[in-house]
Amino acid sequence: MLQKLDELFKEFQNTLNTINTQADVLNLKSEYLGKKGPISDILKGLKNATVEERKDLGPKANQIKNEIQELTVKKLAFIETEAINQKLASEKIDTSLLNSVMVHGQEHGGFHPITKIQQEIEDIFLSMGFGILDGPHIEDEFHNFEALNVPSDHPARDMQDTFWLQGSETPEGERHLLRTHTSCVQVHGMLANKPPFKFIAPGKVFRCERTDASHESVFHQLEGMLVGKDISVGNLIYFMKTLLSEIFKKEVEVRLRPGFFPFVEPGFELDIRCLICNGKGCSVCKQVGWVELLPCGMVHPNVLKAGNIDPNEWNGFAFGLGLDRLVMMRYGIDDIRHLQSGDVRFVSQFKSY
Ligand code: FA5
Repeated sequence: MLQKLDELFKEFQNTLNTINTQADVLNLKSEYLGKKGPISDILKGLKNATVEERKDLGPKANQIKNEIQELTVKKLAFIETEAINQKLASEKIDTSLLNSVMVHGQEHGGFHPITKIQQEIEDIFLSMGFGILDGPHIEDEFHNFEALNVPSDHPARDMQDTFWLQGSETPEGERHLLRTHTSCVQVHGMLANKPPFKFIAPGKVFRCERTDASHESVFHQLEGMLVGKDISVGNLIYFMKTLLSEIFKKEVEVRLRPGFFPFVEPGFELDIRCLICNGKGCSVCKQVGWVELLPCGMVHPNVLKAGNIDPNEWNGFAFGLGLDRLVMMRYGIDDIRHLQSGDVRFVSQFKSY
């Protein structure tokens, strides 16, 4: 019987070593120590044992019972600690990371001032119920020119020097280009929506032109279009002034003058008093004291027709804001070429704005 107890204990230990869940450990313990378990059986048989056998068997059975209990508690604790360690390892947060960045003097990045101003303007328009559209940088002649009332023989095509993509003609002979303005998104917007609607479309545009303090060949515009019923020039002008005061958060001096764009009639140039020189004259405003910023106008009926909209029923206005020049006015930047110079000393100045 004593030998049987030792064998049972060994068997228990071996099985305990192979199991890894607390439930299995508790089951094993009750299997060995339970009322119907092998150790209870042995203890129950004590009444038939001799006095000599009882002398050794009783204490031995109790000792093994205690050892099984102790091993069970230890194994349960081990399983619990393992689980906690595994969790800690998988959810580890490297708190030294931030410190090491600081220690080595590296700082956080920030948004480019054009991105910041674009996001700010998007928020203004979203609060006024406008949608935001995106359009492709590579366009066809239809979207960039024809649908905007600029047929191929129209002299207005020369107003925007175009990067044409060689070998991109369709079988019908239609050429492709890098969009020269965001106005092509007007066409996508009209074809995809039923009036009334209002949206803006910010993005990069490309022109094959010589750069100077206020001209880049890759720059950013923010197009806007509102189509509804009985929209007037008064609505347009009020809207443009409100927009500029929201952007500058102060009264800025603007002037409105007639402007020619084939896709609007009447069309206007909205200039802002140059904030670099306060109107005295500088290289940004070409010594005239005013900067062209926000051309706009009432959408031409031919443009509405190209967008499948009946001009007898609907009308509206459109505008094309020059984002780079807006950033220059806002922060007093005296040369547009700084904006895309990639110079960290320049862009890092805007992190805290
Ligand atoms: C246009 O591109 C028209 N599509 C805008 C428009 C839309 C008019 C809807 C009417 C209705 P323009 O070529 O003037 O217009 O450019 C618009 C603005 O983009 C300018 O006022 C100016 O702020 C900016 N801009 C134009 N050319 C450059 C350039 N080379 N570098 C930086 N900004 C420029």
